[in-house]
Amino acid sequence: MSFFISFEGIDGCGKTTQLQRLREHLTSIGYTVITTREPGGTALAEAIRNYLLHSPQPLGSRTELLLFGAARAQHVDELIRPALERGEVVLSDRFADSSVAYQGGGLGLPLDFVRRMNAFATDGLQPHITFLLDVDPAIGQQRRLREKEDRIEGRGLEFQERVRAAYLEMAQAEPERIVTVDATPSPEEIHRHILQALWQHGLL
Ligand code: T5A
Repeated sequence: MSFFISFEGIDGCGKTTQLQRLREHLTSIGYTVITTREPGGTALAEAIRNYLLHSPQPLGSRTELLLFGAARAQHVDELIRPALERGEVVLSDRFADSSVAYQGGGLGLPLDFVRRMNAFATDGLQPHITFLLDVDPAIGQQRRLREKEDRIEGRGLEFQERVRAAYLEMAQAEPERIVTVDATPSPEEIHRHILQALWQHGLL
């Protein structure tokens, strides 16, 4: 069975940790699993990621949004859709919801345009289920303390608060796809909640 799962949340919420645990679990029970990330996942999209996160020149908000969209279109066409067509499971560390939360909620770009851009970039592809790992931005910041901040992480706590609020609004609007998980407890406990939700959605 092929399915597509995305992990979302503010910076440092623990997505990557959960994605890796889920990959180990699904692989151990026989699924073929592809793990990927946004921005990224293909050579071109990784090059765009490098520019987006580490550009020495300032990037305008519209440019930033369109670069995320360009990376996404390539990611969908070159990696995600072919993997799903081969019957594989795709786990993505972020997907289209990130643009709604960060460039829409965080930067204040018009939400209807961000959504239309996403629909174009993904050619209508949506995850079967999205895990929103919800945590206080101060905790996310502490979890990232030892790492050097990239361009977007450097925007501070108020920005992360707006991003978090946008994610929670999306989860309220689409409860059948977006499962909000409290990301404060231990990684083991969060992993258990994720497995439970997958079972409830008939994906396990
Ligand atoms: N972006 C992305 C946009 O603005 N628009 C878009 O459209 C897209 C796609 C890159 C940036 O790009 C932005 C968002 C981002 O700012 P990223 O690489 O996913 O995206 O960056 P981060 O979200 O910052 O990813 P991180 O890897 O830093 O954080 P994670 O994946 O949320 O957290 P993780 O799992 O690496 O954990 C961080 C630390 O916390 C510990 C881990 O061991 C690790 O040390 N940890 C926990 N500690 C205690 N309790 C738990 N439950 C823990 N879970 C993990």
